Amino acid sequence: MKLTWFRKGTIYQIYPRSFNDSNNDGIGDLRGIIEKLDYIKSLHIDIIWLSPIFSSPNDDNGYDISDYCSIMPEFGTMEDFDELLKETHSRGMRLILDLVANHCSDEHIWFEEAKKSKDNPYRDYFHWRKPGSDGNVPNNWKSFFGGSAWEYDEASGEYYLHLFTKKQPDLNWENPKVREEIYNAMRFWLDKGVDGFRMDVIPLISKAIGYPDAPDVGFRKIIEDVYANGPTVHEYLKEMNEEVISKYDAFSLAEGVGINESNAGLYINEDRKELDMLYHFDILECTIVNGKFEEVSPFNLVEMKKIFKNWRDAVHRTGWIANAMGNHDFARMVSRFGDDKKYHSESAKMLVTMLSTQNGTLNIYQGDEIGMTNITLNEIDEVRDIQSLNFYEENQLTKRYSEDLALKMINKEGRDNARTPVQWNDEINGGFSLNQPWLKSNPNSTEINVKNQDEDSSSILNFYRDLLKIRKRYDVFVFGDFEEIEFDNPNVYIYKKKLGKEEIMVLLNFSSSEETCCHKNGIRKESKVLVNNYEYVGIEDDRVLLKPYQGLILDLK
Ligand code: TEU
Ligand code: CA
Repeated sequence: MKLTWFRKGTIYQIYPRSFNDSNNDGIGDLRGIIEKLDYIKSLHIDIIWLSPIFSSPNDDNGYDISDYCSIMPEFGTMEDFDELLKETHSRGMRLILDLVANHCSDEHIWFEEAKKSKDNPYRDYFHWRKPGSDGNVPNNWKSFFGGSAWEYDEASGEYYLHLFTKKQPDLNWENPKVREEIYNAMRFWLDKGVDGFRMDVIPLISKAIGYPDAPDVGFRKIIEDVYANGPTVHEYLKEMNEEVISKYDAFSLAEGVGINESNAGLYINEDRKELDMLYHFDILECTIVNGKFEEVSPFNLVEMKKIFKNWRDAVHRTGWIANAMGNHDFARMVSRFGDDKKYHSESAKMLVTMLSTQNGTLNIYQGDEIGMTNITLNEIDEVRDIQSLNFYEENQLTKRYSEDLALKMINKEGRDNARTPVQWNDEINGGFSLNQPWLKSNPNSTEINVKNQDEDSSSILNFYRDLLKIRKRYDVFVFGDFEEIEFDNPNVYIYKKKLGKEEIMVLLNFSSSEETCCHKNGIRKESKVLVNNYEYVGIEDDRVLLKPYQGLILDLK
């Protein structure tokens, strides 16, 4: 397996709405991104992934597309996009777009036509079903965002399927015309020079035959067993690769919802010629038992090590994954897995040290490079995320939790945490916009911001820069063979990695106490320290002492 540009590269995800607002209307935009390309380059980023930038009524912030080949007017024009692409390329970076092909917007012309009559040529672009035997919904499928996955259409007396909001009808991939429409949209962007796609919920495109009821198990299990991995998904992905992606110097990064390590190879093994890589949900959801806003389990380091190990065992040298601990759908990485107060800087640095030494492509989410944290929204009117709003509304009917608790849960787990405006400086709205942003800016922008950290050589930002630069010099970071040390230790994560002549050792303290570890194991007092988030080095001949949240990479050669 070759270390191609996309395997070795670091991906930086931009959520355009929250990135940088160039015209002060409170909404981030493409020109705002262009202004920051040098900044992104300064992080040693290779690939920029843009969350959806296409026309959309924004029920789900662009994940509901009403025209696949145009730019959302709030974000700018096609000329702005062309310039963004050109300027990205001229800095030696690549650009990938978000392909949301499982569903479109109910305001897409396809759906508007489909609704007109049962014999409309677009009718079969979607999934329509007659009411079930009780005159109600066709089956018990639930939407990812609460409520039934079926919405009734008065005019025709039928229901249509929407696995997300009712403004996101699922496309019927069984229909070859639908597939051709999507492939044509992909070609449109690839012909412009785009370098690939992140593929939204791609494992969901093929639906279970006959739409069988889901068993009475947790939502995650339902996704794996019923919604994802349908009977024809591999046929479609092969077709998509053969007819579109493989014709370009482009790659696909799949959102691996519903994929586990036992079936991942079917999607990403190189010889299958389907997808180039995926990011799975096992790390992202390791504290979420069944679904958001339900049971949560405390973070458990040994469980996390197991997840990394199982995935490595499953795909090492046959397929490829991307590693992420945060994105626009989850609370902030440092708030979830680190300590966003006392050890803010230390833990943010330690976490990226871990992530950048796992095999796979590294995914960074905007703002994590300065350790952006969760936000507290004080009332429901401040919440913007449709998933959180739907949960709140449903809870008002069921009264399962008090209103206070529901808001607390939103503050802990809700997607707005990751969507607050990027904090550029200590001025109004963190320098994102002079006008009230669409989602409130985190008041801690006075402390945590790019400008402060740019000037401070010991900042999280400069740590990211140094680390990502070093990572480019060592293939072992990305591709090495693993040897775990003290696997059952619940506080520290230690591993050696080897590739040809390169050998490194990674020592990470996930706790807020000092830890002594690594008794013997080939470490020498004079081992060369490549990366360290403290000035302190506690290597003795027979043990290592790690400060709270300390992270070290040693070069053993
Ligand atoms: O996310 C799919 C998905 O599975 C998420 O909804 C996830 O389960 C949830 O956010 C975690 O609680 C993708 C996009 O990343 C997301 O932003 C979209 O809302 C969704 O698809 C629909 O397009
Ligand atoms: Ca704007």
